[in-house]
Amino acid sequence: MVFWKRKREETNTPNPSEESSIESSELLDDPSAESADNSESPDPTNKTSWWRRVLTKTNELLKTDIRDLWTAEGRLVDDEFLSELYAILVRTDMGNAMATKIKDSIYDQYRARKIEMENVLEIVRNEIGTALRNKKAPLKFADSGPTCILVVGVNGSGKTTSIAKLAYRLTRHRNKVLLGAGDTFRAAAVEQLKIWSDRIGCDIVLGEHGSDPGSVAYRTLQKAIAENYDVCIIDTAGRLQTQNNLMQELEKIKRVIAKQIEGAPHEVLLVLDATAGQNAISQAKGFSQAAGCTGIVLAKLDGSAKGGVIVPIAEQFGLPVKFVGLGERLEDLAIFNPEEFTKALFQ
Ligand SMILES: Nc1nc2c(ncn2[C@@H]2O[C@H](COP(=O)(O)OP(=O)(O)O)[C@@H](O)[C@H]2O)c(=O)[nH]1
Ligand SMILES: [Mg+2]
Repeated sequence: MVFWKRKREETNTPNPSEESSIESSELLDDPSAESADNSESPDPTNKTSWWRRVLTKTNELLKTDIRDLWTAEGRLVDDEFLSELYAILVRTDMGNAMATKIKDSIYDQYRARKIEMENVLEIVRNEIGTALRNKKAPLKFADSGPTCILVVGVNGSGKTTSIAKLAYRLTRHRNKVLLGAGDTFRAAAVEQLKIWSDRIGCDIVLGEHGSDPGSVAYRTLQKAIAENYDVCIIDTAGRLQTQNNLMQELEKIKRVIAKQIEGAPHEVLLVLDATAGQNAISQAKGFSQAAGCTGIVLAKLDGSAKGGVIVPIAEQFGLPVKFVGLGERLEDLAIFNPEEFTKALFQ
């Protein structure tokens, strides 16, 4: 099974069996996924255990804290229990709205009765599973000609690393990939992407330190069109959603791209740092409004106890989480899978 071999496969995913085979190839393609599965389960195709490894910190926080709510006599569902549980749920950054929904659901079903931990976890899984259902969206590709992906976000969120991981994946699936080093603000940023491109073996258009990022985008698109690249991915300097001048600069970059290829950029991916919790949510809000983002890469999920942050992001902003970052290596990027995510988090 070759994922991303044909761009059409990504744009049209009407066939659920095709979709699931894409996911499994994605995970099995990842050496870290295989080794993790082997260490936890004899079945190397067990995706849930792989997601569990990634979500260890959030999972531990939840399970330990929730377990602590129980005494030897069990636990009665009263106001005290519900407010203690609510506080734990909120700590995962799943958002007040979701925590309230779970609390209300437990109250409706168990009020003044004893409840077991497994009953709580089942309700949590159901509510989050329902909220995230249908929140999966594959990467969008151009119908013809090069696909252009613009990558945006605040400083240090993981943009450049995520671009490298994505380029690596696309290259491995036989796409001809071109990178555009559009973070001309920091000299080291261009060098960082250059090192990744050498390692991956893909081409790159370099931006001079201090030069106009729009011109890097222009040259990247020109080359991509002239030399028949399948995908070009353009890096940008970190910025805050509140910096109007820098958000306008993004608009300009997008206009430059749209002039080269109608309908481009096909994706504007916002990279969020999963450890940023509530800040990631305000970034999602600001960027989705100001930069017209089409999807999210949630980086650093491996080091975060706030994995629940995916819930309000996917629910409130209608921005699908397309990929999650799971480490610093080129292999450490996976397609977001809501079902496996939910199972792994609350099992
Ligand atoms: N653990 C972990 N670290 C990451 C991940 N993605 C990026 N990083 C690290 O975060 C730091 C900032 O990443 P970088 O790509 O330079 O961020 P940028 O400023 O947004 O381009 C680097 O040290 C990366 O190695 C991830 O998924 N997991
Ligand atoms: Mg960078």
